[in-house]
Amino acid sequence: MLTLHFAPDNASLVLRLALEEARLPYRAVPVDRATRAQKSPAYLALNPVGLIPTLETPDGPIAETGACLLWLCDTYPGARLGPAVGEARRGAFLRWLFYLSNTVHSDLIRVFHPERYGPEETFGLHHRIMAGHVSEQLAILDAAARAEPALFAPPSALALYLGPLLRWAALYPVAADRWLRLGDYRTLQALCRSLEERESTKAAILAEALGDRPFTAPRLPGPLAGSAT
Ligand SMILES: N[C@@H](CCC(=O)N[C@@H](CS)C(=O)NCC(=O)O)C(=O)O
Repeated sequence: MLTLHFAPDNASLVLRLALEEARLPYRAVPVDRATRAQKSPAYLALNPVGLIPTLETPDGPIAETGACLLWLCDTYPGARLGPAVGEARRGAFLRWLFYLSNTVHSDLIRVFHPERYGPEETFGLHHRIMAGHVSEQLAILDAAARAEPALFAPPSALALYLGPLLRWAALYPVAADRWLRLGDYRTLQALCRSLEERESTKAAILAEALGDRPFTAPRLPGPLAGSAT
Protein backbone atom coordinates (compact mmCIF):
# COMPACT_ATOMS: atom_id res chain seq x y z
CA MET A 1 0.00 0.00 0.00
CA LEU A 2 1.12 3.58 -0.62
CA THR A 3 1.94 5.79 2.37
CA LEU A 4 1.58 9.57 2.23
CA HIS A 5 3.57 11.56 4.77
CA PHE A 6 1.54 14.74 5.13
CA ALA A 7 0.76 17.83 7.15
CA PRO A 8 -2.66 19.50 6.75
CA ASP A 9 -2.77 22.09 3.96
CA ASN A 10 0.88 21.42 3.08
CA ALA A 11 2.11 20.39 -0.38
CA SER A 12 0.98 16.85 0.50
CA LEU A 13 -2.58 18.08 -0.20
CA VAL A 14 -1.84 17.85 -3.94
CA LEU A 15 -0.94 14.18 -3.59
CA ARG A 16 -3.93 13.45 -1.40
CA LEU A 17 -6.16 14.80 -4.18
CA ALA A 18 -4.36 12.62 -6.74
CA LEU A 19 -4.57 9.49 -4.57
CA GLU A 20 -8.27 10.14 -4.02
CA GLU A 21 -8.88 10.78 -7.73
CA ALA A 22 -7.15 7.51 -8.58
CA ARG A 23 -9.13 5.76 -5.83
CA LEU A 24 -5.96 4.21 -4.52
CA PRO A 25 -5.84 2.78 -1.01
CA TYR A 26 -3.22 4.68 1.00
CA ARG A 27 -2.12 5.30 4.54
CA ALA A 28 -1.76 8.95 5.60
CA VAL A 29 0.91 9.51 8.26
CA PRO A 30 1.03 12.98 9.86
CA VAL A 31 4.36 14.77 10.07
CA ASP A 32 4.37 17.03 13.11
CA ARG A 33 5.80 20.34 11.91
CA ALA A 34 5.51 21.78 15.44
CA THR A 35 8.34 19.47 16.50
CA ARG A 36 10.08 19.72 13.10
CA ALA A 37 9.51 16.02 12.52
CA GLN A 38 10.30 16.62 8.84
CA LYS A 39 13.93 17.05 9.94
CA SER A 40 14.00 13.97 12.20
CA PRO A 41 16.45 11.16 11.37
CA ALA A 42 13.55 8.79 10.61
CA TYR A 43 11.99 11.24 8.11
CA LEU A 44 15.33 12.24 6.57
CA ALA A 45 15.98 8.55 5.90
CA LEU A 46 12.92 8.64 3.63
CA ASN A 47 13.47 12.11 2.21
CA PRO A 48 16.93 13.64 2.75
CA VAL A 49 15.61 17.05 1.69
CA GLY A 50 13.43 17.11 4.83
CA LEU A 51 10.30 18.52 3.20
CA ILE A 52 6.68 17.38 3.04
CA PRO A 53 5.38 15.41 1.18
CA THR A 54 7.01 12.02 0.87
CA LEU A 55 5.18 9.16 -0.80
CA GLU A 56 6.28 5.63 0.06
CA THR A 57 5.70 3.35 -2.91
CA PRO A 58 6.64 -0.18 -3.97
CA ASP A 59 9.49 1.56 -5.90
CA GLY A 60 10.75 3.14 -2.67
CA PRO A 61 10.10 6.58 -1.19
CA ILE A 62 9.54 9.45 -3.65
CA ALA A 63 9.51 13.15 -2.85
CA GLU A 64 8.96 16.41 -4.73
CA THR A 65 5.29 17.01 -5.41
CA GLY A 66 5.69 17.12 -9.20
CA ALA A 67 7.74 13.90 -9.29
CA CYS A 68 5.20 12.08 -7.12
CA LEU A 69 2.37 13.31 -9.36
CA LEU A 70 4.15 12.13 -12.49
CA TRP A 71 4.87 8.74 -10.86
CA LEU A 72 1.18 8.35 -9.97
CA CYS A 73 0.15 9.44 -13.44
CA ASP A 74 2.41 6.89 -15.15
CA THR A 75 1.89 4.05 -12.68
CA TYR A 76 -1.91 4.28 -12.70
CA PRO A 77 -2.79 5.38 -16.27
CA GLY A 78 -6.41 4.33 -15.75
CA ALA A 79 -6.85 7.26 -13.35
CA ARG A 80 -6.37 9.71 -16.28
CA LEU A 81 -4.25 12.10 -14.23
CA GLY A 82 -2.49 13.00 -17.49
CA PRO A 83 -1.77 11.71 -21.00
CA ALA A 84 0.24 8.45 -21.01
CA VAL A 85 3.58 8.12 -22.82
CA GLY A 86 2.85 8.12 -26.56
CA GLU A 87 -0.54 9.82 -26.20
CA ALA A 88 -1.36 13.19 -27.69
CA ARG A 89 -0.43 16.24 -25.63
CA ARG A 90 1.92 14.29 -23.32
CA GLY A 91 4.65 16.85 -24.04
CA ALA A 92 2.36 19.77 -23.31
CA PHE A 93 1.26 18.10 -20.07
CA LEU A 94 4.89 17.63 -18.94
CA ARG A 95 5.71 21.20 -19.85
CA TRP A 96 2.98 22.64 -17.63
CA LEU A 97 3.55 20.12 -14.84
CA PHE A 98 7.21 21.13 -14.64
CA TYR A 99 6.28 24.81 -14.85
CA LEU A 100 3.95 24.39 -11.88
CA SER A 101 6.63 22.59 -9.93
CA ASN A 102 9.86 24.40 -10.76
CA THR A 103 8.48 27.92 -11.21
CA VAL A 104 5.06 28.57 -9.65
CA HIS A 105 5.33 26.37 -6.56
CA SER A 106 8.92 27.38 -6.06
CA ASP A 107 8.21 31.14 -6.36
CA LEU A 108 5.15 30.81 -4.11
CA ILE A 109 7.36 29.33 -1.39
CA ARG A 110 9.53 32.45 -1.78
CA VAL A 111 6.44 34.63 -1.23
CA PHE A 112 5.84 32.71 2.01
CA HIS A 113 9.40 32.95 3.33
CA PRO A 114 10.93 36.43 2.94
CA GLU A 115 13.10 35.70 6.00
CA ARG A 116 15.13 33.27 3.90
CA TYR A 117 16.23 36.02 1.51
CA GLY A 118 16.95 39.15 3.50
CA PRO A 119 16.55 41.18 6.69
CA GLU A 120 13.16 42.26 8.01
CA GLU A 121 13.22 45.69 6.35
CA THR A 122 13.24 43.98 2.94
CA PHE A 123 10.21 41.74 3.59
CA GLY A 124 7.63 44.13 2.11
CA LEU A 125 9.59 44.65 -1.11
CA HIS A 126 10.42 40.95 -1.37
CA HIS A 127 6.74 40.07 -0.98
CA ARG A 128 5.67 42.58 -3.64
CA ILE A 129 8.27 41.40 -6.15
CA MET A 130 7.67 37.68 -5.66
CA ALA A 131 3.87 38.01 -5.59
CA GLY A 132 4.22 39.99 -8.85
CA HIS A 133 6.13 37.10 -10.42
CA VAL A 134 3.51 34.57 -9.35
CA SER A 135 0.71 36.83 -10.66
CA GLU A 136 2.37 36.89 -14.09
CA GLN A 137 2.76 33.10 -14.03
CA LEU A 138 -0.92 32.67 -13.17
CA ALA A 139 -1.91 34.86 -16.12
CA ILE A 140 0.18 32.60 -18.40
CA LEU A 141 -1.50 29.52 -16.93
CA ASP A 142 -4.95 31.08 -17.26
CA ALA A 143 -4.35 31.55 -20.99
CA ALA A 144 -2.89 28.03 -21.37
CA ALA A 145 -5.87 26.46 -19.59
CA ARG A 146 -8.26 28.50 -21.75
CA ALA A 147 -6.48 27.26 -24.90
CA GLU A 148 -6.43 23.59 -23.81
CA PRO A 149 -9.31 22.95 -21.41
CA ALA A 150 -9.10 19.15 -21.69
CA LEU A 151 -5.44 19.12 -20.66
CA PHE A 152 -6.09 21.12 -17.50
CA ALA A 153 -9.54 19.91 -16.42
CA PRO A 154 -9.84 17.57 -13.41
CA PRO A 155 -8.81 14.80 -12.98
CA SER A 156 -5.70 16.22 -14.70
CA ALA A 157 -2.76 16.45 -12.32
CA LEU A 158 -2.44 20.06 -13.54
CA ALA A 159 -5.79 20.90 -11.92
CA LEU A 160 -4.91 18.97 -8.76
CA TYR A 161 -1.71 21.00 -8.44
CA LEU A 162 -3.23 24.35 -9.44
CA GLY A 163 -6.14 24.25 -6.97
CA PRO A 164 -3.92 24.01 -3.88
CA LEU A 165 -1.39 26.53 -5.27
CA LEU A 166 -4.20 29.07 -5.73
CA ARG A 167 -5.55 28.25 -2.27
CA TRP A 168 -2.16 28.85 -0.61
CA ALA A 169 -1.58 32.02 -2.60
CA ALA A 170 -4.86 33.37 -1.23
CA LEU A 171 -4.21 32.35 2.40
CA TYR A 172 -0.52 32.55 3.26
CA PRO A 173 1.42 34.03 4.86
CA VAL A 174 -1.34 34.91 7.29
CA ALA A 175 0.23 38.23 8.32
CA ALA A 176 1.01 39.55 4.81
CA ASP A 177 -1.17 41.64 2.47
CA ARG A 178 -3.73 39.70 0.45
CA TRP A 179 -2.67 40.04 -3.18
CA LEU A 180 -4.37 37.26 -5.15
CA ARG A 181 -7.62 38.10 -6.93
CA LEU A 182 -8.80 34.75 -8.26
CA GLY A 183 -11.47 36.53 -10.35
CA ASP A 184 -8.64 37.98 -12.49
CA TYR A 185 -8.03 34.45 -13.78
CA ARG A 186 -11.43 33.39 -15.06
CA THR A 187 -10.38 30.02 -16.46
CA LEU A 188 -8.43 29.07 -13.34
CA GLN A 189 -11.37 30.19 -11.22
CA ALA A 190 -13.71 27.91 -13.20
CA LEU A 191 -11.19 25.10 -12.86
CA CYS A 192 -11.19 25.61 -9.07
CA ARG A 193 -14.99 25.50 -9.06
CA SER A 194 -15.03 22.20 -10.93
CA LEU A 195 -12.37 20.81 -8.60
CA GLU A 196 -14.62 21.60 -5.65
CA GLU A 197 -17.37 19.40 -7.11
CA ARG A 198 -15.18 16.31 -7.02
CA GLU A 199 -15.23 13.52 -4.47
CA SER A 200 -11.45 13.84 -4.12
CA THR A 201 -11.83 17.39 -2.82
CA LYS A 202 -14.61 16.33 -0.46
CA ALA A 203 -12.33 13.63 0.96
CA ALA A 204 -9.50 16.16 1.39
CA ILE A 205 -11.86 18.66 3.07
CA LEU A 206 -12.79 16.00 5.62
CA ALA A 207 -9.27 14.74 6.18
CA GLU A 208 -7.66 18.19 6.51
CA ALA A 209 -10.50 20.43 7.74
CA LEU A 210 -10.24 22.72 4.70
CA GLY A 211 -13.71 24.30 4.73
CA ASP A 212 -16.53 24.11 2.17
CA ARG A 213 -14.91 25.92 -0.75
CA PRO A 214 -11.20 25.34 -0.30
CA PHE A 215 -10.16 26.72 -3.70
CA THR A 216 -12.62 29.49 -4.63
CA ALA A 217 -13.21 30.88 -1.11
CA PRO A 218 -10.40 29.44 0.99
CA ARG A 219 -10.20 29.91 4.73
CA LEU A 220 -7.58 28.72 7.16
CA PRO A 221 -7.91 25.03 8.03
CA GLY A 222 -9.88 24.28 11.15
CA PRO A 223 -8.41 22.47 14.13
CA LEU A 224 -7.97 18.81 13.46
CA ALA A 225 -7.65 15.98 15.92
CA GLY A 226 -3.96 15.08 15.93
CA SER A 227 -3.15 18.10 13.74
CA ALA A 228 0.30 17.93 12.23
CA THR A 229 0.85 21.69 11.92
N1 LIG B 1 9.90 21.26 -3.73
C1 LIG B 1 9.09 20.61 -2.73
C2 LIG B 1 8.56 21.67 -1.77
C3 LIG B 1 7.86 21.05 -0.59
C4 LIG B 1 7.75 22.02 0.58
O1 LIG B 1 8.28 23.15 0.57
N2 LIG B 1 7.08 21.55 1.62
C5 LIG B 1 6.86 22.36 2.80
C6 LIG B 1 5.42 22.23 3.27
S1 LIG B 1 4.28 22.86 2.10
C7 LIG B 1 7.73 21.86 3.95
O2 LIG B 1 7.94 20.67 4.08
N3 LIG B 1 8.18 22.79 4.82
C8 LIG B 1 8.89 22.42 5.99
C9 LIG B 1 10.24 23.02 6.08
O3 LIG B 1 10.55 23.95 5.30
O4 LIG B 1 11.01 22.57 6.95
C10 LIG B 1 7.94 19.85 -3.38
O5 LIG B 1 7.59 20.17 -4.51
O6 LIG B 1 7.41 18.91 -2.77
